Amino acid sequence: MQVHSQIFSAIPEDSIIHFGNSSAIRYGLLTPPKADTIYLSNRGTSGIDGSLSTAIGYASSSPQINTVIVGDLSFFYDSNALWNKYIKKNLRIILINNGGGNIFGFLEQLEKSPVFQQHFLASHTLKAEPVVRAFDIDYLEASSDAELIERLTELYQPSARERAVLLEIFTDSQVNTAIYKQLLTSIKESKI
Ligand SMILES: Cc1ncc(C[n+]2csc(CCOP(=O)(O)OP(=O)(O)O)c2C)c(N)n1
Repeated sequence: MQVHSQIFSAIPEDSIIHFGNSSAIRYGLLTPPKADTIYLSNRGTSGIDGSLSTAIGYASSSPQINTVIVGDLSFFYDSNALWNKYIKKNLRIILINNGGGNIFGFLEQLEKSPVFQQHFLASHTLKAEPVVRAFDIDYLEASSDAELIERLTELYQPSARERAVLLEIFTDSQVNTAIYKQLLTSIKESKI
C-alpha cells in the first residue's frame, strides 16, 4: 500500500493508468483518484493473460504518458507483449515484484494448503531486467522507500527518457498480506 501511495504521488496528472490483475487493481482502487487521469484495466475473467498486451497496444496510439501497474506473474506471463515495434517512449511499466501471485495469500483456505507455495503462490525469484533489456527497454529498480522515491522521479523526468522504461519494485509478500488483511479487518469493524 505504501508503494501504491508513492506511485500515485509521482504519476503526472492528465495521464493514463492501466492496472493488471489482481492485487494491482485492488490496491489501485484503494488509492484516492488523481485529477484528469484515465484509469483502464483489461480484467477479462480476472485473467493475467493480456493485461500487459492491452496496455502496450493502447499506449502505442496514445499521445499521453501511459503507466502500466502490474504484478510479477502477470508481467512474466504476458512478457511477449514487449516484442513489438510500436512501443514508444510514453510507456512506463511499474512492475511490483512480490515473488508470486500474492493475491492468493488473501484467501484463508488456500493459504493452509500444502501446495500453496508451489501451485497457488507459484513463488519464484525471477527479475525482469534481462527480459526488458532484450527488448531494448530501459530498466530501473527499487527495493526501499528511499530508492523508490528517487526512481519514481527519474521515471517521470521527460529529459531522462528516450525510450520506454520499466521500474521493478521489490516488495515482501508476507508484509503485503498482513497489512492488507489488517485493512480488511478495520473496514469490517468500521474503524476507518
Ligand atoms: C491465464 C490465467 N491464469 C491464471 C489465472 C489465475 N490468477 C489470477 S490472479 C493471479 C496471480 C497474479 O499474480 P501477480 O501478477 O504476481 O499479482 P499479485 O497478485 O501478486 O499482485 C493468477 C495466477 C488467471 N487469472 N489467468
